[in-house]
Amino acid sequence: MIIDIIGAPTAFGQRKPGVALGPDAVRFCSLKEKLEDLGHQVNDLGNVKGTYGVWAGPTSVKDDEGLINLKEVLDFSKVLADATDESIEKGHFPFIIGGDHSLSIGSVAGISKHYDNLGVIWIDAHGDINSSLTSPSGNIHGMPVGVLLGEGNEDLINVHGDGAKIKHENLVIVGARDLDSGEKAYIKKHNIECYTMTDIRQNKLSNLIEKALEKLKSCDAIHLSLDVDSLDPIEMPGTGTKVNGGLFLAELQEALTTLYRSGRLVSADLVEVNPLLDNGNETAVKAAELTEFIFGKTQL
Ligand code: 5AB
Ligand code: MN
Ligand code: MN
Ligand code: MN
Repeated sequence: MIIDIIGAPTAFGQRKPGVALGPDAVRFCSLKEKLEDLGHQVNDLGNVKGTYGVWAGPTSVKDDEGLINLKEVLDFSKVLADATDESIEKGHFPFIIGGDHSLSIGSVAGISKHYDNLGVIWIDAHGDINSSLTSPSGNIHGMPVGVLLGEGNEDLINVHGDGAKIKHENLVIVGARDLDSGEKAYIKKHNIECYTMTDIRQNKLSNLIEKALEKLKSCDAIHLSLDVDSLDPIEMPGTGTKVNGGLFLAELQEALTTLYRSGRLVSADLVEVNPLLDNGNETAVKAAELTEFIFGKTQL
């Protein structure tokens, strides 16, 4: 396939410096060469640039709605949506490297334009399904799933086309172990498919990915959004919102192999790598290696 690497160095969705360095850190781990070795054609499109740079400082100024850095997140989302839209238009596979998870508001908005029923597999310790009404923090990186489902701030919802970008029944959350009370209530109310770490320990991750693919069988394409905090902090120390009891690298590699073999993935985000919180460059190196499994690396 033809892969477009799109760096999305935004940090406006949260308050810790460093996550905007994620795209370059992962890139510097020979990412392009690794993907070419798997037989793909790879275009590195560089980093997307918004109007406001990449970092507003550790602001905690909330607007009336309780959102932090709304105008910056909105601006970045629009620019990124244009980039992913264009990539899909060309028949390429956009691979977006973050940056904090608010970037998925833009990446998915651009991609979803091309499909009637885009499925999304959201691998994360968190649900990211807050809105300004339920968010305990005001950080927009905890809200992209909510926004994509049409909840919360209207301007965010209407980025790159009016209204919700995905349907509740076309979403599967995987790896959850730190859901806020409002998120739990929302997931139950809308009957959203959500595999917690308890489910994963009882059933095996790759089997649950098979189940997710079955659940999404009527979708015309699938987008993967992979937050590195889904992995255990022992595996991925360089990320801003660590939660113990997470995935191990080996089981996620296996699950990504299952996803790749399905042939249904059209796009992916890899987010929340923060080199300033890393142990040396461990997280960036492992993120680049994990990416190989998204694109078909096998152990034999
Ligand atoms: B991440 C929290 N639920 O809304 C919130 O890293 C954490 O993109 C969000 O998954 C974590 O602030 C967002 C407490
Ligand atoms: Mn996330
Ligand atoms: Mn997370
Ligand atoms: Mn995080």
